[in-house]
Amino acid sequence: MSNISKVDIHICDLPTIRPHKLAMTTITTQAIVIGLITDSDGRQGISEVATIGGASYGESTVEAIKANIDAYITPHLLGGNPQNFNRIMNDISKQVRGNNFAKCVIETAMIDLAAKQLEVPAYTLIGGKIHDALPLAWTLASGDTSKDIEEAKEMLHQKRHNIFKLKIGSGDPDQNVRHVGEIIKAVGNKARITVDINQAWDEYTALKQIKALEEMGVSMIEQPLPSWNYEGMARLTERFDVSILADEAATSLEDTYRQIKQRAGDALALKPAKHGGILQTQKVAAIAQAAGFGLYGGTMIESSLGNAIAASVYSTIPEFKFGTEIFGPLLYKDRLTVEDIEVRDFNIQIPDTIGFGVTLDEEKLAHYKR
Ligand code: MUC
Ligand code: MG
Repeated sequence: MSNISKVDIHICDLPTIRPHKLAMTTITTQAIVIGLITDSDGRQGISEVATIGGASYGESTVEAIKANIDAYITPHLLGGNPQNFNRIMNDISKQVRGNNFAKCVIETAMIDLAAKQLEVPAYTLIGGKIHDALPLAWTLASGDTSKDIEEAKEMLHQKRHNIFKLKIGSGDPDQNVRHVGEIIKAVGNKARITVDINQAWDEYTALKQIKALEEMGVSMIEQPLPSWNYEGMARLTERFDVSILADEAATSLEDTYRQIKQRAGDALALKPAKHGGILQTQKVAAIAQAAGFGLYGGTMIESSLGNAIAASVYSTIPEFKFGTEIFGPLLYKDRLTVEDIEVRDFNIQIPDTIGFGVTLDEEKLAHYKR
């Protein structure tokens, strides 16, 4: 039996290829947490979670994730068998409240390690894969309409993406909706357009702007209202035909259950970090499926390591009505893994190699870690 002998948590800052403008922050570097779990034979499970804009997007910061793993989670791991990841995560859930991002780092590193011990792809330990490839959206968020149009045309030309999400939570709503109209005019006959408001509107603004977006042919409206406003989201869902998707509001399994029960949306974005790991993500997907909610394979804009983890879990989910947006590695200037993602015919390809199919580049980790 090769049990866990060491847990190392590193914080890295990775630069992006261009500024990425959201409602609450503009990303130029992403702060990510890398988890390394080593067994007594020296094998290593690797994992990542990404965070956006310090504490401005969500309450999990890289500093808090590392501090809480080191102090409160690592003691539950040492000496344990990584193949018992389900039991270990259940034990941790009784001792550590919340901390979903921290739990995700730990669970996914254990699954990678267990898969390496057994010499199988990680998806075989979580039900097995259904999809070999998944549709891959791209976010246009340069902050400039003509640059976004140029970028979209190039993505279509390369057959990289034909689903585009526009970030429209920052600035004047009327102007932002006109920006969406111009993008639809330029590429709307060849691509599906969605928008993400990242909680920035009040209900009055949402009523006015969603009507206009619906008339333009936008196919999904992501988190228009603050995450706490379930009742407002339910009223919008009732009123409009266009899908209203919950992202920041659909976090833990229990919060997502409440959100679904109140029909505070008709779709939701999965993200392993916000749900607290892969096993919880699959449970969220199951309750969403039972309620007839559409699913979106979301991202916190992970680099190639965290992205491979999301690709693996999403490959086990029956249906993504809105495709996925696991494009993170394409927004980074560099990567910490030897392997890059593979995109063909608008689809991300799911790797079939051992673990999550990515190997850590130790020199790059040494270069980028704080
Ligand atoms: C979010 O809220 O969806 C995902 C894609 C993107 O561009 O930003 C993230 C966060
Ligand atoms: Mg979102």
